[in-house]
Amino acid sequence: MVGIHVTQPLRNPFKHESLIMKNIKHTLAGVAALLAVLAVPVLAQEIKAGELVITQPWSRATPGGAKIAGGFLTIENKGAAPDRLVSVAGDVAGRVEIHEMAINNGVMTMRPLDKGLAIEPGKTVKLAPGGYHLMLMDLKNPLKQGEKVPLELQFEKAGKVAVSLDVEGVGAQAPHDHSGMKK
Ligand SMILES: [Cu+2]
Repeated sequence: MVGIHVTQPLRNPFKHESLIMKNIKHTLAGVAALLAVLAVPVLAQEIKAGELVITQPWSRATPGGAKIAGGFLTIENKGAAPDRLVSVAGDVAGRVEIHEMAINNGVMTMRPLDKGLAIEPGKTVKLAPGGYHLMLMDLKNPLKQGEKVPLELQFEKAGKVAVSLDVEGVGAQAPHDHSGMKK
């Protein structure tokens, strides 16, 4: 009698539990998806300077002892006239150069843009790994994941614009790579 009483009532609650767990998991997945969608506009920096809109400034953590780091961001020119990123400065680096990647005799190399980077009207210029980028030279201290690195951009028309690079992991190929949304 006791044995039956114990096993019978146990089965049903168990079934119930797995159903409830499924529902909870389903709800959590929904909440996570919703949060991921909501998180984008909250996390993404958008800096307006005159006709320019600068988004997602980021960098990568530097492996031990490295003295250089890349800086990446997106610049949109909403105006009718061209502008130009002429120089960049920041306390973290001895100097900051504006670089482009180019193929020379089949070898990918980078070179500084002496006249800066043109931002044509109506265009969006993306500085990203493998393309245009900022080069932080003579780093005074290593960049650590999760840090923010303040920089000052100097535009021909928009003037000085303060941004702060979000430092991602060493191998990051894109900002907010840790969110898992890129995979
Ligand atoms: Cu470079």
